[in-house]
Amino acid sequence: MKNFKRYLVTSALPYANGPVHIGHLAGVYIPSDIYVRYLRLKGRDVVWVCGSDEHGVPITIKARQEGVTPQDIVDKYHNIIKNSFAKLGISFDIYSRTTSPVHYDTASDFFRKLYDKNVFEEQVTLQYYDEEAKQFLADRYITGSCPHCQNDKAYGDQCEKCGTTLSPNDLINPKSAITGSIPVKKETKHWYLPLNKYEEFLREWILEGHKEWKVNVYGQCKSWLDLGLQPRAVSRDLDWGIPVPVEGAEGKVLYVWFDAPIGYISASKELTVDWEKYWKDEETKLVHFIGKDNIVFHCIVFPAMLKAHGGYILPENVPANEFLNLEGDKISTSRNWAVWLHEYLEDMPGKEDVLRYVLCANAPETKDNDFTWKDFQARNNNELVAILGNFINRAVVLTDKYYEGVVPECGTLTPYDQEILQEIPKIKKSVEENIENYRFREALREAMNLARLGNKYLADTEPWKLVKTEPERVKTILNIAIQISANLAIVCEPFMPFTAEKILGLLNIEKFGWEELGRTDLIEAGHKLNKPELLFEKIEDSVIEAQLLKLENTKKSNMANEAVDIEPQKESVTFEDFMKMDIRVSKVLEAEKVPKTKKLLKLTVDTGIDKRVIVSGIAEFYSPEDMIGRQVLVLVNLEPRTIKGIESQGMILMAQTTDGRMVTVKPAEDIVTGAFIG
Ligand code: B3M
Ligand code: ZN
Repeated sequence: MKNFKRYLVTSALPYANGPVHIGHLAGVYIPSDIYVRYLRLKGRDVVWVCGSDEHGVPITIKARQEGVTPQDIVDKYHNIIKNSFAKLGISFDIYSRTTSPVHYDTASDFFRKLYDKNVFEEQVTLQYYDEEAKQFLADRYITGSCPHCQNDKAYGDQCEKCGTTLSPNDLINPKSAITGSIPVKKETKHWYLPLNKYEEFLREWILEGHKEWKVNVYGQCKSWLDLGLQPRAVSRDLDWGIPVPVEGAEGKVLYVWFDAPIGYISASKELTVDWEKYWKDEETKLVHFIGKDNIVFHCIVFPAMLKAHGGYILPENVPANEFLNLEGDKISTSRNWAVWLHEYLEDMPGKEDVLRYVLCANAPETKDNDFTWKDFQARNNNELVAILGNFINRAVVLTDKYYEGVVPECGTLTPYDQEILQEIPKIKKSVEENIENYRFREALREAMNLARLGNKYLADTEPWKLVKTEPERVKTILNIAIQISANLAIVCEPFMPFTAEKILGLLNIEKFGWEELGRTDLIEAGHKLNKPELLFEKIEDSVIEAQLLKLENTKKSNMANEAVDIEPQKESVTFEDFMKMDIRVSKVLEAEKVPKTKKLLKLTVDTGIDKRVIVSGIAEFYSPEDMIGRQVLVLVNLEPRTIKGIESQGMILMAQTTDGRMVTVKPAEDIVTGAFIG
């Protein structure tokens, strides 16, 4: 493995059209923070850049929806995102934004350089145009059916259902997302990056040169290359974005995925005058942290841009993670199905490291994974409280109790003591190997093994039983326990920086470097510890139930709002036809399941006219107990029918929800049984 002089780390620029959620954190930001914190602890020369991705159609659509300008949208969410990252300890060297002047200049110069080198192909093509909105329809501005999976809500750039990358002309029955009208085709000129010309270079650089990349990343690159690369438009007919800096480009802006990766370069320029050392010297190791939906842009498109421009290094690795789901369902900004970071920080003050820990332990490193609040509670209570917190607390409490917090002398080591202490450098090596290879889940597990080792040592030596009979032995045991605690303050830092800080506080010591990890003489005898304090607190069921209720309410409001596939209107009826219907407010007196059926309930109903039996197909949605006493509307003059041997005299009126459930309907207030509905 090549030894690099310095590191340049980037994390995907989050779109500033909404807050960040746990999927972003698990996929991109916690892994990259662990990696950079580790490199800093090792004293490596590392620069880590990120920032808000502030162009693109999703932002203009959100602005249109909220009746504000795109700048208002990005200003709002840039600040929410930046502040919430900082509170979670995501320690970028710079968090910039792509509406910054430095970025406009950098992206324009980059485009201009490729333009002057005649890299681009200029093409006039027929694109969809909304005559009502007087706007070309690119990306999310146009929807239609996906040609691959028939999803009728596919976008002009991607089908979210099957993940296929699309272009507007692929869509079946396209519609404008602005006015809903059927678009026409109109000529327009754009500049295309001829990816096909870089296919051989990319094939050599990735498929031959980076066989060590993660399987999911290497595999996606291979399938893109095997499919054959096509020229890709790098400009759009939009009024929000960086204007294309050449003659004859009025009303055209850089495609967001052309400008955004250049945002890494402009952020580096903002950060340091030495930015070229990081971007143009082969002794720099460039690592892009992203989610799997960004692989093609970071492994194919951006490297082709850098190659075409010349003078830039290429990424050494792109350790993309898969997706994190929430309670078994895909996280979705549009459906508000997410745990938003800024809301988590408000709901769970002081639990930043709990979230970092759980999202690292469950990270979707090789396959999609699922976040559940129950698991969050279990990992906090059974791992952070019971293993890490418990060990540190016992080491500090016992030293406080027996020696008033003064670290005792370490006497002669027994073979068992030596066996325990020899484990620490092994754990260090394993954590290092896993972090260096982007296996952060495994690295965290190894780091926690140090706390497990400490608990085992105290459980096996039982100093609390020896303190009267073998006081010198207890001094050695607790000295070793304190050395293990000091090692935990180092190894925890990349994963749980707030906890590492607290451990340093309890031990009353300054921060160590990574090189000190593994030493068993970190704290001298005679050193005074601070008073014991718990590192973590148990999370009670009520806290989890509150979060689950929040999600339940989201689900309900989604169902209520989801555009139902409305049945087309039935054929017209006359007023006289309608007046033949006799619908009465009624009350259910008795209810029972119809034997040997899944769907039928036999109900005895008071219609105000009489009491009668009605068989209704609602057993999947209502139990007999649910129905007894319920006010319902009944069509009383429906011809009687015999269902499963039971004569049913009427029909209970039901509404069908978006997810196919049947719901009874009733007047807005309780009114007399038998009242006529007309
Ligand atoms: N804004 C994030 C996304 O696709 C995208 C990353 C840009 S990194 C240059 O969700
Ligand atoms: Zn599809």
